[in-house]
Amino acid sequence: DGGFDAYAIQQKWQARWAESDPFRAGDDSDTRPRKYVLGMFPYPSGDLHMGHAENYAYVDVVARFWRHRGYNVLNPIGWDSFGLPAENAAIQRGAEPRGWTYANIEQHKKSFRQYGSSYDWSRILHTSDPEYYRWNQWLFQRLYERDLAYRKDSPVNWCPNDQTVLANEQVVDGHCERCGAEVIKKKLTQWYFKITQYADRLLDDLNQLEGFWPSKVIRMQRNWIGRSVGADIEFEIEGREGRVTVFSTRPDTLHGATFFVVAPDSDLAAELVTGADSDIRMRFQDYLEQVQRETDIERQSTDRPKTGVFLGRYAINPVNGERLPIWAADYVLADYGHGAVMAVPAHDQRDLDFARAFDLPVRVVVDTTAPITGAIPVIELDDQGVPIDPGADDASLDSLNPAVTGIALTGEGRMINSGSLNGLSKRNAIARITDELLAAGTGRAAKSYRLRDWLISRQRFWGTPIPMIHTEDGRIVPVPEDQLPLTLPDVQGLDLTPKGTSPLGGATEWMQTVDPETGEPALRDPDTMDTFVDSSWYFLRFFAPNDPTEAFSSREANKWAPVDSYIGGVEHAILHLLYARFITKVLFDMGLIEFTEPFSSLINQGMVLLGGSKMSKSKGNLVEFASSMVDPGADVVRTAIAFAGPVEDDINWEDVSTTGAHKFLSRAWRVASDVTSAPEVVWAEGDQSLRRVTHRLLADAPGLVEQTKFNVVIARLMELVNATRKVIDSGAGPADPAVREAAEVTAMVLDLFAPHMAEEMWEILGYEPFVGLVPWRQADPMLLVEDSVTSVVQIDGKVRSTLTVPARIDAAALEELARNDEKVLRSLDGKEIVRAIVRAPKVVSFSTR
Ligand code: ANZ
Repeated sequence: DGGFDAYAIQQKWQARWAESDPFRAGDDSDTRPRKYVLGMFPYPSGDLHMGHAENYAYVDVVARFWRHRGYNVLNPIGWDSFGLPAENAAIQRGAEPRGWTYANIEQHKKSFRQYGSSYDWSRILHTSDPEYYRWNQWLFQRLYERDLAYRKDSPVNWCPNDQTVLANEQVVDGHCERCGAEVIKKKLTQWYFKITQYADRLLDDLNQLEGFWPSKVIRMQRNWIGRSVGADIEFEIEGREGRVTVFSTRPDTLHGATFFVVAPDSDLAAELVTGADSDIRMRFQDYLEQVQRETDIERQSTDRPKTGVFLGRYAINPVNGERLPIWAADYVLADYGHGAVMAVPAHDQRDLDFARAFDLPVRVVVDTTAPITGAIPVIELDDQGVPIDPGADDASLDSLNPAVTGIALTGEGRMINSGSLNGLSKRNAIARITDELLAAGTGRAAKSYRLRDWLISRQRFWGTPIPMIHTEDGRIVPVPEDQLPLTLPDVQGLDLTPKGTSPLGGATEWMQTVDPETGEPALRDPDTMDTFVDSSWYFLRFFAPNDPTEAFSSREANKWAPVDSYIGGVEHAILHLLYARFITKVLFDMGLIEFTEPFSSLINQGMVLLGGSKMSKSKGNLVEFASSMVDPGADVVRTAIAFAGPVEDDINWEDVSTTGAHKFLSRAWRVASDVTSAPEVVWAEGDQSLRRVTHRLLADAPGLVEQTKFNVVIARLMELVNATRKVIDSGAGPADPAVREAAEVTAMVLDLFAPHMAEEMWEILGYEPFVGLVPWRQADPMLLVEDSVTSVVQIDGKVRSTLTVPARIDAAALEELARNDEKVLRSLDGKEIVRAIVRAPKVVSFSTR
């Protein structure tokens, strides 16, 4: 097919772009409205591959589109260049992280230039530059001041392979998000960010993203935050001072509690067994060791047999004084709610399984054979005014007895065996018992969240040093502002191999500092920050990535942000997106920005697969980015990927036709080369049907791009190129003004996908560069009218009017037009239409009798 040399065109236009820098965002003097388009920034852990090709192709489609639509577009690129992947890769190669990372970044930059991405190259950032991470340290200290950064000693997720702690969000199904190793628990003192303080806002503000973010991501964030609504209930424990609190979503079932369970790994369990007899203590110790080897997933799994140990102690039910035996069991987690539960086996499956395993009593307190649908309770009273227990001795309950069937009654019903709650629906019973507990001082309405605080310390080298000092007398104080950035020590002489403690601890000289208050010797914090701290605010740094005076300018942030289109993989659905939302809200509370959500709209592209699995170096199924820039070339790769299917679907690289894309681009190029008319021709004199195809594309493409239906836009471009070819090869031929018009529009729209080819066509057509900056042509409404037909309107069998309507009109629209037609209204003269028969598009027949 040949004809054009993809690589030569690519080189030519990249040189021109590098020279003129046409895609730099406009400054304050630019009066166009702004759009901030951002692709999730890459890790420089290795070379780019086709997954990146897909992501950054879509980013460029959106950025170029808004430029054509008359916006001042900010489309920057940076590198998430700290972190485990770079550090591990460097260790494997016997290299040091810095050199390895920056060499990769250089390779990436070259590749992105070759890809024709329309970045503002004046705004590069790398998170591993001291100029950047200095502001992570600033952020850390601001959070510390606001009591949002704190240290605590608690069981943490530990990756035995990477030898570092992980945040909850980095544990996927019990495994390390990075390396896949099974995560274990370890008790450590670590730094946390108090994201739980923002749980309600993080949840509630998802509502405003509805329709702008993929619903799957919104759902995943909701589940991750996991708000449960219920009550905290306080229990006394025999022989112990003070009360113990449990969280329950079903306080209405309090009368059905028959035992009490504490997490074996909770402080409470440890306290309760001291003083128990030695037999219990021994059994508890054995059990605790067993539980500590289990993952949270195993502990919560419903199909494992229930295990536990009786602690020989009793809790007292605050509503009826009953003694509830206290057990330690693994299905209760130490770090959810309060690490203890009131067990209601009749109405909770986990409790029922446990009760059946250990022969504990089961008491039904909700009669689920008497469902209540309305909100208003039906309370039957006896003649003393006492509520009648509606199901107390109902024989039908036997067949529903959970102790017999093994199935907990979790449905709606009416309260029984529950004193003052009897007869109430679940909802009313919850309200009533919560009031009663509050009045008695033994409970209150409460919420519980699945979300945990964000553990941000890491025992690795390649990250931001935590800007805190540990004094000899045990205080922890911030590194003084004028000593920031606290830069990483020289890697020479440091052992980076993961060994469970931070390599920085081995930088003896670096570790030594002084207490800023007393001048006494003190030590630095040897840990580094989770790199998700770096990415939680990077989108604000692009306004002035080299500014040494502040993290970002509030004024610039309020002008550009939030990001209008954020584009990246769904693997960040929780991690990065949740952290960025959190930090944005903190910065809002600090008065630094005027918005509370970082990304107004989110596009998640699917994955590029090879042989059915995700491309990765370790699987050896990588199609390399760099070599594909030479053959088949950037335009072909971009077009083939965008045409491969809907953005959000996975793409099989085997199904991506680069030859098809190459053929299509050749045809487009030949159309432009064949044009013989001058730029001044009068388009209106051109072939009408070709002009219709051109203008329909102009009218439809913006909506299609906004709905991310990029593949449809390419299909429509193909249709236009074919229609143009037909006119060239017949009738008026290449001189027809409609051919020139079509070729020009093809170049402008093709710029979204194949920008080098588009520039080349634009030049062939006799214009100055750059087509990438050409305003979108307006569609001519006259050319959008579809083929029309004449429709007849009859009233009581007589033709009263004729209408000119689109050939594809539907019955309802046609009837509507007929009813409002002036001639029809005149003929009706106030008479009512009693029947209408519509045969679109030809006939409408009204009867008035
Ligand atoms: C009594 C009860 C009766 C409960 C009933 C449920 C049904 P979600 O929805 O996940 O928030 N629970 C509380 N803390 C726990 C912990 N640390 N580990 C394991 N389970 C715990 O679940 C809240 C329910 O999970 C709470 O409500 C409690 O059991 C249990 F018919 O209390 B419920």
